[in-house]
Order: sequence, then C-alpha cells, then structure tokens
Amino acid sequence: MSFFKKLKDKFTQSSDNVSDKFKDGLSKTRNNFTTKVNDLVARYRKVDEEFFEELEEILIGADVGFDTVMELIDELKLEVKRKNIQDTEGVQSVISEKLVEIYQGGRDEDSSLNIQDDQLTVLLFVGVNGVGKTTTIGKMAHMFKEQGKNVVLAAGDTFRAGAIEQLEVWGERVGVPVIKQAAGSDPAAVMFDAVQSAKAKKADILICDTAGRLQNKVNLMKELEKVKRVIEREVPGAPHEVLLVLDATTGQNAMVQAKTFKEATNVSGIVLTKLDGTAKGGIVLAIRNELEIPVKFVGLGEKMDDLQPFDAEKYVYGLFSNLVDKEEE
Ligand SMILES: Nc1nc2c(ncn2[C@@H]2O[C@H](COP(=O)(O)OP(=O)(O)OP(=O)(O)O)[C@@H](O)[C@H]2O)c(=O)[nH]1
Ligand SMILES: [Mg+2]
Repeated sequence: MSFFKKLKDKFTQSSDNVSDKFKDGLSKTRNNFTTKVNDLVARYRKVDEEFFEELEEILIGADVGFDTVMELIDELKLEVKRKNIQDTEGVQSVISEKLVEIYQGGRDEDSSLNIQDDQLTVLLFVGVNGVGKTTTIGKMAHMFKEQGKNVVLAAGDTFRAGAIEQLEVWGERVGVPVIKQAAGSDPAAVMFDAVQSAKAKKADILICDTAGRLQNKVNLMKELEKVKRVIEREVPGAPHEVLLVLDATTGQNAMVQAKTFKEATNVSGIVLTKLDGTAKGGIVLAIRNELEIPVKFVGLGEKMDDLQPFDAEKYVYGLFSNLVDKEEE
C-alpha cells in the first residue's frame, strides 16, 4: 500500500476532527501546491531530470526553503531509482512520504510541551509585533482549561497601548485571571507579581505575554533576558518553554526573525500562526529542517480551537488530501 493511502486511511477513519482542522487550515497551500503538482504530473509522463527541476521550483515557491528542497529532491531521486518508479503518478505518494521523513528527520522528540506535574509550569511567549502572541496565549489558555488545568496569564507587554486590555479580554473570554500592572511599568516586575500570584493560587500553568516592539531590537532582547532571569530566580527550572511565535504569512522574513531570537535566547519551540492565511505553508518544513527548532503548535484559523499541536503526518495529509490516489482508481 502506498504511504499516502496509509495516511488517508488513518485520518479518514479517525474520530477526532483534528486532521480536518489541518485540512481546512492548509486549504490555501494545498490549492496552490497540489494544483501545480497535479499539473506537473499530467504534463510529464516520465520521471526525468526536467520533471525534478520543475518540482524543485514548485517546492521553493511554497516556501519549503532551498536547502530543504535540495535534500528532498535528492531523496526522491534515490527512492525513484530504488523502487524503479517510471511514471510520474507513482512519484506523488513518494513525495508525501519523504516530506514526513524530512520533517521528522530521525528526531524522536514530538510537539508536546514541557509541562511539570508537581510544580508550576511557566511558558514564556516571545516574537515580534503582530505575529499572534497574545491570540495564541488566549487559545492555549483555553486548551489547558479544557484539560482541567488552572491557568494564570501575565500581561508582560506593558509597552504597546492596549496590549494589557487585549490580554484581559482573552482572560475574560476563557475564564482565567490576568496579572497586570499599569501601562509603562517594568515587565520584570509584572512577571515577579505573576509568579507569586500563580503560586498563591496553586496554579498549574503561568503563561507570560511579552512585548513585540520596543524602542529598538537591542532593548527588546535585553528586556526578554531580564524577564527570563526573574522567572528563573522565582521558579526552579523555569521558564519551561520559551515559545517563539512566527507568522507563516511573512515567509522568509519569519526565518530571519527565528535566527535573531535563536541567537539572543534559547528558544525551545515555535508556534507558527496564520497557516490558514498563506499559500506557502511549506515554511513549516524549512523551519524544522534549517533552524532545528521543533514547531510545537500551529495556528490554523482565528477560532479558539484553531490552535493545534503540530503533527507532521496530519500536516502532510492536509497538503495532499485532494490528490487522487492511484490505488483508488
Ligand atoms: N487567520 C489567523 N489569524 C491569526 C492567527 N493567529 C493570530 N491571528 C491574528 O493576528 C493578529 C495579531 O495577533 P496578536 O495576538 O495581537 O499579535 P501579537 O504578537 O500579540 O502582537 P503585539 O502585541 O503587537 O506584539 C490578530 O488579528 C489575530 O486574530 C491564526 O492562526 N490565523
Ligand atoms: Mg500582543
């Protein structure tokens, strides 16, 4: 049975609607990408060098990233030889198989968050302005609440006008307390308060929002370090995750941001938002492969439950779900 057929069987039979969320969230990418792949397969009957060159262009066009594309094409060529695949349709399933492999890349860690069972877990969110930090925090608080956990939010963006209020709206919507100080106050002091309050409330999880924009980048990185130091001092082993939020619609710019933050602080995972808003969802693969930071969550829409743990198989299924499988014909 082909790899893609297996994925399809797995997810069309599964009772949860998560694979559907991936399917819906990736519709723009799928329409762009699969249409091109289908067209390519229809035009070429034989798998030859020119076929691979065009496939290369399609993948780069989907923001898969140059290095990752090269790796993928090499793997595909080997596999096509090994399996003695002659016709282009046979390549389609192999592409989906190799995409999952490239993402997983022999690494065994998954997308799960480092949640402590016996003490307060602190999650610190970082990222430039507008990428979706505050929205993601709201969605994640909702997710934890559904799991029966006690959540507290820290309004660490004291810089942007309206940022505190925005987090408070989420707090009310989800039903979790928000620890704040006046606008303009020191974010490190907010974090200190928030940790004490979370401890007093015997909360399970404290999620910390931070500013995306300050006077300049140096200030932003300095402030993050200071905030992090306070958290480290107050809770042993914290922050348990430093989650960098990236906006998928910004393409290669997101890669640049990731590199900057990676140099300044130890990012433990990425949340890639707005995948639903881009036709270039291949960026997930570039991030994983070229930055070596796991994509832990993806934003697949604006609704509360549109934040989902990243899953390479569901992602690839979402990318190819409208491909006609050869074995079905
Ligand atoms: N379509 C879509 N929109 C999203 C997603 N995540 C966030 N957004 C939108 O992105 C916009 C910016 O989100 P915010 O959460 O305010 O971004 P931020 O990083 O906190 O920005 P600053 O506070 O300015 O640093 C909002 O309009 C969100 O609704 C997503 O997964 N899909
Ligand atoms: Mg914000």
